Amino acid sequence: MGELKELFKARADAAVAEIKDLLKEHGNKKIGEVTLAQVYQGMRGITGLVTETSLLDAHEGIRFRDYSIPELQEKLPKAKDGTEPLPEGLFYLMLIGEMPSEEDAHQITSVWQRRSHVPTHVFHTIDALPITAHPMTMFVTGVMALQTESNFAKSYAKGMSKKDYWEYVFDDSMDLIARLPRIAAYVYRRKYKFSEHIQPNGLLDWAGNLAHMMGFEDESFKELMRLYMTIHADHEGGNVSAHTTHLVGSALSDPYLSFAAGMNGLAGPLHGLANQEVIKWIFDMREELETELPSKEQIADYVQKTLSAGKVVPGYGHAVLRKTDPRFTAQMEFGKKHMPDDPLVQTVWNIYETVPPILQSLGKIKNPWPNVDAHSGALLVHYGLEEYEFYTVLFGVSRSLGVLASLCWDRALGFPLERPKSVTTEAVKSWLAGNGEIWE
Ligand code: HAX
Repeated sequence: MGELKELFKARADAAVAEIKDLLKEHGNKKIGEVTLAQVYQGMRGITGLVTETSLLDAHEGIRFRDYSIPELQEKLPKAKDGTEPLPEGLFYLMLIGEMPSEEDAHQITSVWQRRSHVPTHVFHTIDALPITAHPMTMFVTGVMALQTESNFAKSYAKGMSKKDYWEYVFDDSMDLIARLPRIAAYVYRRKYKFSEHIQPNGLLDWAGNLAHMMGFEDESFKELMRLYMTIHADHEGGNVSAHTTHLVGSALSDPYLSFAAGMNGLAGPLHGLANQEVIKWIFDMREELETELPSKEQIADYVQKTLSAGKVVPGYGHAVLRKTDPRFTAQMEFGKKHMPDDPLVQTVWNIYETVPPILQSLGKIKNPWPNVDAHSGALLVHYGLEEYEFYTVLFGVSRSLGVLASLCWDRALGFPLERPKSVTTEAVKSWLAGNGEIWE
């Protein structure tokens, strides 16, 4: 851990100096204009954040430190005999900004193994919730209970210098990431497997161990988990889970509090919960049509019915992307390799051929193409993970990698409390009437 921490500190110190010079020379340069419509409509397209770990191009999709998903699949270290990337390697890439060696990734595996102990009170706190509670509620409750372990919070209470914030945020982030698979698997086994829990396997990688503790020993499911944990990890800084973690962290709330806040945002159906909504929507369609493999015509009718009921088609559309999400494509490739004849997976592909022209014909939807959530559930169901309410927890475990690597950067770069300005409609009307910006 020492080495990674020192390397991160060296990279961060260099970035601090670079940003200082950059702001000295260009600090007054305008980076865009804000329209009234943007202020009222979800701040779309307003550049207002720095997130170093990844960047989203509307047409090409996500790049992690400039690497696309196919490039990550090719270049990141793999598990022994595996072909999918190890999420440990992606974490290294996001944190340090360089492609890790095999040894770098395996070192993170062993650090996370060593730091993965979850204190008993966390399990008791989860157990206090009714079994009917949503898995995301149990997961976030577990993370909140784990906050007792925050070294950042303890050191801040004792009195800590600003220049040391990053170090405690780094340590807490590593501890938290290391512990999340255990909490997630505990929630899964508690809710769906009669609380018959499975102990971690000290020889497995982070994602492989999550699969093992959930009770899935199939090697190709472990490979799916490695891919899943890699592609869901980060999507630049403005999405709800990343932005919330960053915002709450800017108040110097510790990584446990900040991450839990981000996870509450991920649990919304327009964000991470869309993965459960997709599979629920497909199951409902199959039940109503009484077929495992609905035709494209039947799918088109069902889509129209969904739209007429005033609902969204889950898994389609995006606030920034304007093409098929490369995370969807990566999962489609996995499906073609491992389960090309699965009727549910084929249905996802038939939906892909049917939905975009229908959404496009409505004329108001900016992106008719599938996002990451349109595919993930069908792959999980193939391996027997049919409890779709659990899917967002898997997303959450993965998302920790990006948002916590970013939180380390936030504190290392000394980013201040985030506090944008808001206005009232009265103030806007007064401004439009020529009375100046009365909020200035
Ligand atoms: N089905 C039906 N209508 C849709 C739609 C869809 N999939 N996507 C967008 N629209 C509608 C919007 O509701 C909006 O309608 P109104 O003007 O009547 O309010 C209109 O089209 C314009 O929306 P937009 O500008 O294209 O999209 P937004 O940036 O406002 O919203 C969303 C982006 C992702 C929230 C939206 O596309 C959506 O609700 N999709 C379905 C839910 C989903 O898949 N969410 C997951 C997104 C990816 C993610 O975060 N994963 O975690």
